[in-house]
Amino acid sequence: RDTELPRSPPAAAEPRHASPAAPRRLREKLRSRSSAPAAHTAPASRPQGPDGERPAEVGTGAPRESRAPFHFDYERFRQSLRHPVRGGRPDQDPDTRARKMKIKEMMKFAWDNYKQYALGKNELRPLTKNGHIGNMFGGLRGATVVDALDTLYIMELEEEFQEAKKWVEKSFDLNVNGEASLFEVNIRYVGGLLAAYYLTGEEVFKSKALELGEKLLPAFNTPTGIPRGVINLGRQDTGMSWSWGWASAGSSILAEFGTLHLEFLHLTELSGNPVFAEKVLNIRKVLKRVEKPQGLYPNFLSPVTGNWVQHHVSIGGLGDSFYEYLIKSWLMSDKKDSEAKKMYDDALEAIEKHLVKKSAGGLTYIAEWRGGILDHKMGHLACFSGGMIALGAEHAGEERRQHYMDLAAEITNTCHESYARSDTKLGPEAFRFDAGTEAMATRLSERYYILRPEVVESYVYMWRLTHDVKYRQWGWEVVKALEKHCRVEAGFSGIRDVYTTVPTHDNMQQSFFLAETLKYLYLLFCEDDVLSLDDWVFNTEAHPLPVNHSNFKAKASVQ
Ligand code: DMJ
Repeated sequence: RDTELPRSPPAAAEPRHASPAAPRRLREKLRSRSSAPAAHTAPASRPQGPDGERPAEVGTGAPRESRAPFHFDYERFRQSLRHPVRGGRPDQDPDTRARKMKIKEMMKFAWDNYKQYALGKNELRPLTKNGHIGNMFGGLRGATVVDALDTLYIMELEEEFQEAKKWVEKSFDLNVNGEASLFEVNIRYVGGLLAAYYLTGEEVFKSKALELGEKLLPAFNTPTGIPRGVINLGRQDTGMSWSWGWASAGSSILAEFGTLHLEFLHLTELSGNPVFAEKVLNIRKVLKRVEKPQGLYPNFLSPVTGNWVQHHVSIGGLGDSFYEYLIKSWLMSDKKDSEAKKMYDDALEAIEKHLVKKSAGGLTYIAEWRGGILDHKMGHLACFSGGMIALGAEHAGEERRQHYMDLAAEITNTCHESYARSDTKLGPEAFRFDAGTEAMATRLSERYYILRPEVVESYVYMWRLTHDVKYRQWGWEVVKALEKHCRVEAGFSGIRDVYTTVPTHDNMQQSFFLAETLKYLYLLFCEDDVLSLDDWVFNTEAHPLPVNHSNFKAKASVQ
């Protein structure tokens, strides 16, 4: 889910992988199966088009001109939605509406400043009023534009949405040559473009998503088909990819290769090309085959042997969104992908057995596991899990349902405590439960807050599934804290120490602040039919992707 560990240049010590024979055989095998529907099809996936066209051969080496046309029926998709995407209920009470409008104003402020000082760069530096490019996106630009598109649309910031769309049309260049994180490009760019397409039907978003998706395919050219973490977007000929320099022994990261499934199924859905779905179904096959210590999934796997490289297990960074994508794969398939559900249920059972603990003060937390030894620490990233467990609980058997809802509420409460116990009312990057400490950072290096969304994300799911008003209150506390400590003259900035109210800004407005934090805050104060959980699953960057409703007759009114 997150790769924000110290990043050493990916290239140096890593053997470079350039399409050896084994992946070629794998590709051939997958291609030979490509005329049959995949076992777990993407939403409403059709191996043949309405007029009997064959799926286009996107990304499989066929020259573009020779590919058969494929038509995705957007109107039919829109009719399958059960709720208008931006909601259809009469407006709410004035206080809730005012809060929602306040969050909309924050989004406009974040966008306007990005546009003024950094349009086309990846993020805004709000103190120095310039742009940041960074090295995660391999030469791609405009991460904030693509990440912000769906939030602008949902908030009905029409003019700003048009500005963002225009930038994508005119300036978003995919012909770049640089080393990119497969995971980050997928969740932010591919996810952001897919969501923008599904929400608006604008072809430009679809074509950019598909073009970018193709550029990611060479990362899968490994002996097992488990992709490496870093890919050179400009080297399609040789398919150059590398493992992160910091990842043990050339391994791939669970949260990275485990966080492709939702987007890749949609790439197949929109292109008619099975290759994307095949890549991620193969990942699942490898994961099913490998032995899991105590039923747990360690974070590092060799893309060469398909075996674990070391036994570090975490529901926070390095592991997190792998679990999220299991339950969401099931939900996105309209609850048909029972393999994903079983994998999720089994993983959660093992996590609960080995990692979930209660502090002396009665706070439930999820520890990390290093070969059987527990590290009593929870990262901010792990705080998405309250929401995930609640989402999964909805669909557990009756007796497990209440148990998981209680667990989700306890974890969300613990994450709220990590905010409530700080002077700024914002939570640290990691907090601990040892040596008398409870839900607070003990190391200087863990005291920062970079505008992350995970705690608010859990508040949204808990709110939608329980309607307990405390989640809206907690969300409002976050709004006030952001305004007080993170809002600066030209945007929002992360802070270096949540335990001091003397400003220590990090001069970075992360793109996920617009994609996730503000979107989730806004949704917390919306009616439940805005991006309804009946119709959408959120990718790990909060980009909504549609559920496959095969029952088109059950449709309700649409926008
Ligand atoms: C986002 O890019 C995504 O939520 C990812 O899964 C984790 N890291 C950031 C937000 O903290």
